[in-house]
Amino acid sequence: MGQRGSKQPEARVLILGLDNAGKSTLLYKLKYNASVITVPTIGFNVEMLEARRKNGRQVALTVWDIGGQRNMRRHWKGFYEDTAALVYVVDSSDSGRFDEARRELEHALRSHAGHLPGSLPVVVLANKQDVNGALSVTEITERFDFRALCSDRDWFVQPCSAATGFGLEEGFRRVAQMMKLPSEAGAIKDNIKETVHYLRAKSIISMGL
Ligand SMILES: Nc1nc2c(ncn2[C@@H]2O[C@H](COP(=O)(O)OP(=O)(O)OP(=O)(O)O)[C@@H](O)[C@H]2O)c(=O)[nH]1
Ligand SMILES: [Mg+2]
Repeated sequence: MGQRGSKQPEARVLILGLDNAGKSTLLYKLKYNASVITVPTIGFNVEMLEARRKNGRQVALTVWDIGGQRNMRRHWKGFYEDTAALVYVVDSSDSGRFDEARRELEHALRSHAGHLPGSLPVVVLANKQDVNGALSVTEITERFDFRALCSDRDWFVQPCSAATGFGLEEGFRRVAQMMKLPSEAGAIKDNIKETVHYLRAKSIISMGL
């Protein structure tokens, strides 16, 4: 690592989940502490966030929030490379879509084409806890059967609300603590360039960055 040895560690985090789960809302709540009115994401949003690891060191997270609409999901795999942790966002108030949400997570974790590494930690954000009737972490954990789904991975389910901000920082602190940092600092920035290049080539960037 030479000169880069003392640099703040960097890592790439991927946020996935069905459309309407609240991914973009929570990303902007974390970044700007603001309640942003979102539109469904066509393509992706990317922001830098900081989080603290157990040893007290700050880590710079490059956080990719990918659109979750059905026609966006086939592009998820284009973002898997060099990801240090997966954040999977679930709308806890929409139990009618839990089966679909579980299926898509399973597909991301298990699909043969460009699957996520078996050691990749998964933090599930059980979002929209502010909504009346939202299911608890215990109920969601049972319904999704994360024990079977995530098998040997490190996984954790964090209740949160992107509307109020409750649980978001805890969730990302957990992400920073569970991830294994890439050995090469600086690799992440190079990776942003490569991913943007890939997406341009596939013509799925239709919104300004
Ligand atoms: N009550 C409540 N509403 C939320 C919360 N998080 C998000 N929402 C609302 O849910 C809707 C969808 O939020 P988005 O952040 O756009 O969802 P998304 O996961 O980014 O959706 P795609 O970009 O289509 O994948 C918006 O109307 C948000 O205001 C929450 O914690 N509580
Ligand atoms: Mg979005």
